[in-house]
Amino acid sequence: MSKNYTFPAGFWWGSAASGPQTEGRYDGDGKGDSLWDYWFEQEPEKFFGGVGPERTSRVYKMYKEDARLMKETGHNSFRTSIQWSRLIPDATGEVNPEAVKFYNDYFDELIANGVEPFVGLFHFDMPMALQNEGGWLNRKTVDAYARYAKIAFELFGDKVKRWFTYNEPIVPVEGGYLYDFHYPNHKNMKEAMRVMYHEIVAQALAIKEFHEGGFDGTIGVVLNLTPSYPRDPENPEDVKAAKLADALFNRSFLDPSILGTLPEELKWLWADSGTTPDMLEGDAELIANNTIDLLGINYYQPRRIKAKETPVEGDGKGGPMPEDYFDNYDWPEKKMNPYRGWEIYEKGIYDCLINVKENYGNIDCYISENGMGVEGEERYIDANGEIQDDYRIEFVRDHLKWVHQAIAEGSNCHGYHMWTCMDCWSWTNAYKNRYGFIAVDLDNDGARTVKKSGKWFHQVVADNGFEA
Ligand code: BGP
Repeated sequence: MSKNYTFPAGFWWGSAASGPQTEGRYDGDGKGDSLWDYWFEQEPEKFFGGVGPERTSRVYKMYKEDARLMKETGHNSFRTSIQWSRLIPDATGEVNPEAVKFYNDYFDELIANGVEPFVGLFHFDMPMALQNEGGWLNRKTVDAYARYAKIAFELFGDKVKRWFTYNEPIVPVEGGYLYDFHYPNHKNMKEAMRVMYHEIVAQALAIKEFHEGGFDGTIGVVLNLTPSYPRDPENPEDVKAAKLADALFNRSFLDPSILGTLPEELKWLWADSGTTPDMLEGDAELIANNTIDLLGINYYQPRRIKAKETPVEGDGKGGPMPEDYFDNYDWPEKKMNPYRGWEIYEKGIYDCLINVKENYGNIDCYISENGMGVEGEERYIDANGEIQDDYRIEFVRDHLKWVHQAIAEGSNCHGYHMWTCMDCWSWTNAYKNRYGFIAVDLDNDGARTVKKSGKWFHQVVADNGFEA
C-alpha cells in the first residue's frame, strides 16, 4: 500500500552550495586568496585529479543560467555563501566593488526566478590574510569576522532575509586542527578547542550586529549533526562515551547557538584533557544573549561510538585527542555509500529533528543539506544524454519519509535542501563524487544537463510531496 507524503504549505524546497565550491576565479574579479587557494597552490597533489578551487562550476559566469535551471527543477529557495575573501580581499580592509556587483546580480537573478537566496557567511574558507596570522586561533579573527558580517548585512540585507553565520563550524575544528583533512593540517586538541571557542564567540558577535542593526529577516547557523549512537544502549560505558562524542561534535555548537550555554560535558572534557580555551570577561554573557533564530541541519551520516577499548595513537606527540575518550564503532549491519565512505542511515535525520524538538525548544529549523555523492555517474547516461540517478531519487525519498514523520510528530522543520544543485567542487575530493540534480561538464565550458533526479524533484515540489 502506498502512502501519501504531503509537506506543510510553504515548505522550502531547494538545494545548497557554497561560494568557494562553485564560483571560480577570474581575471579582474578582485578576489583575495582563501586558505583553499593557498593550499592548492602549495600542494596540488592533495586534490583529486589535481583540480583546485579556481576550476569550479563557473557560477561567477553562469549564475543566470543556474538561476533559470533552479526554477526549472522546482527550487523555491537555495543556499550559497558569500566568500569573505571575495568581498573583503584582505579580510579586514576595503570592500571589493566587483564582489558587491556579483553578489547583487546573483541574488537578484535568483529572486527574479522565484528562488529565495539563503546566504551563509563562512563555509570553511578563511581568508589567507587572516590564516597567515593564525586564522581562528587568533582572537583578532573574531572581531574581523563580526565586521565582515555587518558589512554583508548592510550590503545585501535588502534582498537576503535568511542569513547563516557558518556552515558546519565543527569542520574547521576537525579538519584543520584534529584530523588533518583541511589546511593547516594540524593535529592538536588544544588548538582545536581554541578554534571552536573563537567560532562560538564570533558567531555571537555577528548575531549581535544583526539584531542590533535592526536588519529584516532571520539569522541562523548550519550545523552538521551526527547523531551519536552507543554500540549498546544498555551498556553504561558505551552510553557515556557516546554522550561525550555528542557533546564534542554536536552540542559544542548546538548548545551555545540555541541555548546560549556551553554543555557541561564539553567543559568537563576540556578540563580533563587540559584543553580549556582562554575566555575573556564578558564572553559568557555575549554568548547567552545572542542566539540564533533558525537552525539549518546538514545530515549525512550518524556517528557510532563504543567505550574506549584500544590504546590511543593521539597526535604522535602524546598530546590529548578526542579518541582518548571513546572509540568509533563499526556497526556490522551498516549500509554504506561506498564512494564517499559514509554510512547511509535514513532514520538519523528524524532523530536529529526530534532531538531539536525535545531538547532545543523546537526552534525553527530545516534540513539544509542531505545528499549522495557518487563516482562515475557517466555510467548511468541514457540514450538521451540524461543521467539516470535512481539511487539519488531513492536516497532523497527515503530521507524525506523520515522528515515527514518528524513533522507529523510536531517538529518545526520548514524545508529540505539537497546537496547540491549543480555538481560542484568537493574540497580535496574535487570532482571525484558528484552530488547534483544537474550534471556539469567541466571539459565543455561547464555545460549543464538536468539529471533524472532533477526532473523528479520538480514533480515533488509541484505536488508538495510524493506517494511511495
Ligand atoms: C558538507 C559540506 C559541503 C559538501 C558536502 C559533501 O559537509 O557542507 O561543503 O561538500 O558535505 O561532502 P564532500 O564534498 O566532502 O563529499
